[in-house]
Amino acid sequence: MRDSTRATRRNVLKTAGAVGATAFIAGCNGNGNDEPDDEEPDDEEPANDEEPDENGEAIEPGTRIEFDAQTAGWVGIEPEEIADEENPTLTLQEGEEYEIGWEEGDGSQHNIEIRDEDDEVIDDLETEITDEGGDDQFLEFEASEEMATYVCEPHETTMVGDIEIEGNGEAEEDEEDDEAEDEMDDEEENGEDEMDDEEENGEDEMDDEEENGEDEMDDEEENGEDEDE
Ligand SMILES: [Cu+2]
Repeated sequence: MRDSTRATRRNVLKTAGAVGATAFIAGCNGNGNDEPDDEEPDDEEPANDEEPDENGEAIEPGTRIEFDAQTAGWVGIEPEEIADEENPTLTLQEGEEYEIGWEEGDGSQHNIEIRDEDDEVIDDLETEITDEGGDDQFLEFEASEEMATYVCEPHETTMVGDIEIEGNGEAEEDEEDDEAEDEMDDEEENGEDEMDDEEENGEDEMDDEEENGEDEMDDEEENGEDEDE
């Protein structure tokens, strides 16, 4: 009897420990919430709402992804996430359907194909090379992990962009590949931060000066006393 009670208690403790650890990890993954409160009940839901415009915002499943086929690079038209971006990284959700292609171009010969990391076309996902875009220049596909790039074959050095596949719980690993985009986001963020910092520094400097002023006077007084002794 006693033993079993003990065992149960131990299990409870173990479980509690595990929950604590999980909560801690979740905190780390959030937006720099490094407050070590393991069991804040209200940090469970909103964490994700805070970072809506991080890099690699996933394109909604079912979206028709449309480009302007320019020899210098694919120019995003739709959806909004890629509009006006050159060779934007497409973040897609594994197992979801998408359409990709081009309606208009610069009059040169283009096509579009989806390749894996070894530059091989995946599952015949390629269109005929032509100077006219349209429905024939769109591919319907299901996002799969092997997809690495979308490419125009005649201009594969300039018209090429990355595909990021968000799997189940693998989003974290993908972040490293998005560093280029991250840097752009960071710059924007830094811009704002710098303004904040300047304001803060301004105040700080004034505080410091006042403090120093007082300190100097204190020192002089003290020195005076010292000399007298
Ligand atoms: Cu091309």
